[in-house]
Amino acid sequence: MDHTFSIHNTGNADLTLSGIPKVAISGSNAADFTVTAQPSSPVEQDSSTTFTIHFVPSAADTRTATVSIANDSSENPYTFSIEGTGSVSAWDVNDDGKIDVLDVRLCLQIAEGAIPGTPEQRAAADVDLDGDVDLTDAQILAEYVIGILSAFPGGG
Ligand SMILES: [Ca+2]
Ligand SMILES: [Ca+2]
Repeated sequence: MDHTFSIHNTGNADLTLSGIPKVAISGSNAADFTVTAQPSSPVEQDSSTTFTIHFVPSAADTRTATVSIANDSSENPYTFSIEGTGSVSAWDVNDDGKIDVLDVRLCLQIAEGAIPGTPEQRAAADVDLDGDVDLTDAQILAEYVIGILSAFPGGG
């Protein structure tokens, strides 16, 4: 899932974004968030730039991180919190109330085009919420099932 943010310069001078990278992400679930498009700098007066953050939940709970933007204004760095949620039912591809190797197999079959899958199965199998069922989804699901990823707080 992608979310695009806008930085608008309402000041009376150019705004320079001085960080490397310009937008940095930190916090407990920082690895779930990636800046896929960095803003441009400097931002001229009364003009704006955008940046995009891609979210791939590695577990089905609330995932949080802090966005930090170093700059030459009075508020430096500018920071704000972001969060995203993965849901339990979203990972239960065959809808039997638990998440196990059968869901991994079904996800893989849909990803490889062996079966089309129902719209509900495809929605549940799109683990990283990017709108498509592919091998990345099957890998995330498999890593959860074999215990590499942390357990769902809500139970399976
Ligand atoms: Ca299941
Ligand atoms: Ca996907």
